[in-house]
Order: sequence, then structure tokens, then C-alpha cells
Amino acid sequence: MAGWKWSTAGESHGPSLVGILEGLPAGLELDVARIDAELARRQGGYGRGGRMRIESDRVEVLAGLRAGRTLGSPLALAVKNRDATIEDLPVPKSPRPGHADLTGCQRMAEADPRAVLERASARETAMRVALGGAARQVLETFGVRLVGHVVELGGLATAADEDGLAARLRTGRASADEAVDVRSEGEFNSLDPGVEGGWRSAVDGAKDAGDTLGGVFEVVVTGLVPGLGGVADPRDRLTGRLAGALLSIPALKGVEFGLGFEAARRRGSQLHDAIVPAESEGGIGAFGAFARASNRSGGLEGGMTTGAPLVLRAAMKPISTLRKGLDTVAFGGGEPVRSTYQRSDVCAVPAASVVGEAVVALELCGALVEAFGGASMELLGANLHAWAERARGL
Ligand code: EPS
Repeated sequence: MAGWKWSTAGESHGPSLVGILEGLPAGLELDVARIDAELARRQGGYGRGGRMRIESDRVEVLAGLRAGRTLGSPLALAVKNRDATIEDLPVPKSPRPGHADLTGCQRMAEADPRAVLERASARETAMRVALGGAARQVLETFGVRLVGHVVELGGLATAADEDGLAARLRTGRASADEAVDVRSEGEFNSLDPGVEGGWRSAVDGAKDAGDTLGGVFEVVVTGLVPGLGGVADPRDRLTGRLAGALLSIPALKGVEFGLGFEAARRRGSQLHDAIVPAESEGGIGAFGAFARASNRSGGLEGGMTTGAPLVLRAAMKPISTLRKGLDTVAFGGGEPVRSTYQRSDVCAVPAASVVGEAVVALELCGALVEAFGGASMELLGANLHAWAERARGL
């Protein structure tokens, strides 16, 4: 069986995005409609711009399926672009600050931002959502659920309520289903309906001002077994793999686990999650004889899962294409000018939360397949079961 590996190809305004996922076990009944639903979710969210009114992303399976089931061979997917105008689009005469335009042109030693931005564009993330959609279906078979939600937008945070839905989800006191139900009610992928009015005004205000907004999203993963990841090789550590996966999403600037940077300010006695007997009241992530009294680690210790919900947060900077422009310098002569604008989103943090779920699913499914192998879903399940029997007896 090939190792777990995925890759994407495709330009923002080229004919199609293409993706290949290797290492997917055979025998998974792939629900393509569910992948399309994830793609639609990524296109949504308040603050999206004109491009999303043109596109209507749908996945096409090119290889890897027979009778709706994975064969264990590479899964090849395509998402067609409707705005496939790459051959007609102009070459921008100046680079946009904040985008990859200048650094990419310097890398290529060519004053052709179009050659860079077509791939640097966040359009590529549609394919990651499609591939992640397949990975999450493997995870769901084994009871793992992922919930991405926005926790801050334009500097306005959701309420930090210990009994709020997000806090309950992080500590195993609310189910993924409950969270998904609440999230689907609003336009921001949030678990706190109370904050959405303020966020809508913030997006409207930024739009009127020709500006853009960033924010923070969280991904919570429930139902994971403990011990995924590893320490034998530094690169096995799931902490680094997950952070790397999230930071490979365009515009992401920081990642936190559990309490995040706040952990650095606490004494050890106020931070580490006490290990308590599995049957203790309020015990989190019980497995065999053990559970945790809290989940400040965000479900990771020693680069491996603890069995408590995984809690990751990622910070997204504001989009770098602004209607009002930014100061820059034209190629070929050094003339100071304003950056150019054709169209852009005002805010894509809700969309980024969907992409975040997808890349986390890809990493976690990779860690699962690497740990328990199996050419097929059935063998993967059998290996997981045999391991769990043994590990529960500790
Ligand atoms: C993007 C610019 C915009 C966004 C795009 C990312 O596209 P366009 O230049 O065609 O208006 O809409 O995001 C997507 C197309 C998408 O599917 O998310 C950029 O420059 O990064």
C-alpha cells in the first residue's frame, strides 16, 4: 500500500483544480454528495465576494472508485473552475502588499505576478476541502467528528462562557451533532449566535470602507483514540504536523493548541491536565482506566492524542486585496503607486474554518492509517480493535 500522501494542482482561473490522495484504504463507500456539501460550505459565509457568485463547486471523481467504493488505489478528484479566464487576464503592473505577488516575483526573478498569484490564490483550498472530505469519511467510520467554527472576527470575540457550547464541546460535554446544528443556523460558522450581529456590522463597515477583516477559527475533533502521532521521529509529532497543515492555508499566521500561548503564562500546577480514574465525574476522554480532569492541553501531549477532544485555533490575517488599495511600487522603474483592485472577499474566516477542518482531517486520517495500516477499511478496523483491546487493559 502506498504511504499516505496528497497533492493538488490547478490555477485559480485555470480550467480545473485537480487532487490526488494516496493511501486511502479500499472499501470506503465514498459519499460524493457530502463532499459537495463541504465545498458549498467553503464557498459560503458572510463577507464573501463576487467570485463565489460565479463558482458553484462540485467534485468529479476521476479515479480510485468502483461501484462507489474506494479501491485502495489513488483517488483522483477534479473541481472545475467556471471563471477559467487565465489566458485573458492582465498581468498586474505592481505587487499587492500582503499577497505572494512581490515575494513570488522576486523568487522567479520575473515581473509577472499573474504567474505567482494564480497558484498562491486561496482557490486551491477548494481541492483540499474535497480531499479532506474523503479523509473525514474514513474518520467518521471510526466515530471521529470534526467541527470548525469561528471564534473571533475583526477583533470581536465570541463569549468566553465556561458553560457555552464551544467550552462544552472542548471538554466533551457537548456533542459534535449539537455543535453542527447550532453552527448551521448562522452565516459565520459560529457556535455563538449572539455575536453574529456585531460581526455582520463589522463586515459591512469594512466593506463600505473598501477594507478587509481577519479573525480566528477553532477546529475541535471528538472521538479520537489516544496515542495517535508519535515521538520516534520528531516529524511524527502530531502537534507539528497539524500546525504545519494549518499554516499551509493561505493567510494563516498562527496556530494554538488548547490554552495556547496562555499556557506559557501559567504555573505547571495550573496547567497540566490531571489524570483521573475513568469513572470520575466530569472525566474527559475516558479510555481504559484513565481520563482527564481538564483539557487545557487541547487533546495533545508528547505530540500524541490524549483521547480528549483535540482543540486547535488558527489566526487568519485580513485578505490582502483591498478595494481602497495599499501603497506599493510599480515594477520597472520604482514608481510609488496604489495597489490595483478587481474584486475580492471582505472576509473569508468562515470559509477558512471549513478548510481548517479539511486539512486537519487529512493529517488525522494519515496518522490513523499509518498507525493501524490495513489495505482495506475492514482490516484497518480490525487492527484498531485489536490495539484498543490491549491498550484499554493498561
Ligand atoms: C483570491 C482572490 C479571489 C477569491 C479567491 C482567492 O478570487 P478572484 O481573484 O477570482 O476574485 O475569491 O478565492 C477563491 C476563488 C476561492 O474559491 O476561495 C486570492 O487572491 O487569493
